[in-house]
Amino acid sequence: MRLWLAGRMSIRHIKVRLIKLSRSLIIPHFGVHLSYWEHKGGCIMRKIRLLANGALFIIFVFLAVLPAQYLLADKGQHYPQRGQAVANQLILKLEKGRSPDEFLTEVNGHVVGSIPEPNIILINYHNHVKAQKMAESLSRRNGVIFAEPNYLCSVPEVSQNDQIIPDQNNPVYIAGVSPGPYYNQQATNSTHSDSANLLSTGADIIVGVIDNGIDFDHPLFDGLADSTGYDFIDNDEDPSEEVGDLLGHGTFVSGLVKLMAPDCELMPYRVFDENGVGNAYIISLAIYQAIDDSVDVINMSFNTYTASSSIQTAIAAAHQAGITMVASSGNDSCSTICYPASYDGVISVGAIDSLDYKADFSNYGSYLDVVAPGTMIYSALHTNYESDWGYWNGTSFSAPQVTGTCALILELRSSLPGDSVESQIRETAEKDLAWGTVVPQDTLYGYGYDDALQAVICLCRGDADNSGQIDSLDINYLVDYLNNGGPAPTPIFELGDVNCSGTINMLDVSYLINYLDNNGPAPCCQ
Ligand SMILES: [Ca+2]
Ligand SMILES: [Ca+2]
Ligand SMILES: [Ca+2]
Ligand SMILES: [Ca+2]
Repeated sequence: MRLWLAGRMSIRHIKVRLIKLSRSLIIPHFGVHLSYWEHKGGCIMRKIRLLANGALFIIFVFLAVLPAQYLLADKGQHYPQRGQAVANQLILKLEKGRSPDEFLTEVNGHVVGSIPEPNIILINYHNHVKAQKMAESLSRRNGVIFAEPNYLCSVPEVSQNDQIIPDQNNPVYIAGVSPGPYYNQQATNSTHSDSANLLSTGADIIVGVIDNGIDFDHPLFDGLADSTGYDFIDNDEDPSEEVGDLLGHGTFVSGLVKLMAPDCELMPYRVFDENGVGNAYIISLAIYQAIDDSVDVINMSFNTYTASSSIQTAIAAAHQAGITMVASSGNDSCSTICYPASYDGVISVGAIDSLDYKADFSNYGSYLDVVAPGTMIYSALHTNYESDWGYWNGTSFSAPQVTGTCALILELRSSLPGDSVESQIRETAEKDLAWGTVVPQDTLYGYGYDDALQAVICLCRGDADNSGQIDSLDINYLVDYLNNGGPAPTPIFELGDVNCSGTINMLDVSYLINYLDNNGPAPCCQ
């Protein structure tokens, strides 16, 4: 909502300026003090004024009727159009053992990159045929599984980076303490991440962040070595963000993963340049790299409306490898299918505003899994800004909250495959939002609101003594609590409510006995 308001505010400003400008032309025209030229019968001047006023009127009407999102989208000079691709480049996947040599000479091309395991190659060709046409022709060849243009891709905030609001009250990181608005915001309060962190902090979980890099100099990432991750734009081992129109995106996203899962290990992969533009080939490369690096979760705060077989193949390989993947739904307020959010094995995340309603800009549809706060989100800003902290809007910032929740789940159950983590996220999502109850699967809200606390409680319920496992000692602990005034279940009281009745009593004890001794049902989820 705020994003749209911000968009309309700027339109209003433009309108006010236009009105003032048109007055400066109109007033002398109709005013009593006629100019020298008008006294002289200056027809030319009058015509110019008439034309200028006409033009201004047309612009005025145009701005008044044009929906805000088009104006916002137009502001991003670097925002790729649908289907836009790198000129004279193709991505091909060949059958095992096939080589591209047979048609490279024919198209006057050469290989500029390859991903060996899936046998995907990137070629440059030198003729005047458009990439789409060339791809269609090559995909009919024997041995070619697919051929496609190397589509451009970008993060949705490319067109909205002017909406960053640096926090002037907390310009720098003071004495190792991050500012209050970072720890105390809708993202932490609604997902109850601080309580969830009593049970899990994401320790030993590697989170790959496919974005435009990270600011290693930000104090929040103090322990992160500069060579962590990879830079696929410059092809070097330093995925630091570079100064450009999209400065801060990857840093902001990474800050939110850390907010939810403070002890996870970040693995930044830089696939978007300083202006937020990347392509399908390097995104695929980064996904394969994440598989090689054995990351546990991948955050993808980007989306495209152009399906890419290359990205889809990489996502399928990561899915096959059991990696949990999370993607943002996009900021165009539309239900057009977007990728990678809608691919199998990806948890797609939309944004809600401060009142729990779908954020105006958030994309939606049947593929949506969950929602998380996405307006006035507070996180780490690149240190080039006047403050190390600030606010930003977008579904890009909803996704990393869910990614963090996945890291918490995986610390407790490291062998859970991505599909099970996705089910867990859906099952434990909060369905009761401020305005009413979500009936899953809702196209605007998915399965509800990401709830980190419920997600981890679900895995720990029954472990009343917080030992890390559920056994007969927990039965003794509960009996001692109920009969002898012993200590309550810790660190979260709900862990003792194994039948999810809302209270702890002897029924929970018998439920636990039945589970442990008679193979009865496991402690409930919520
Ligand atoms: Ca670099
Ligand atoms: Ca999904
Ligand atoms: Ca225990
Ligand atoms: Ca109970």
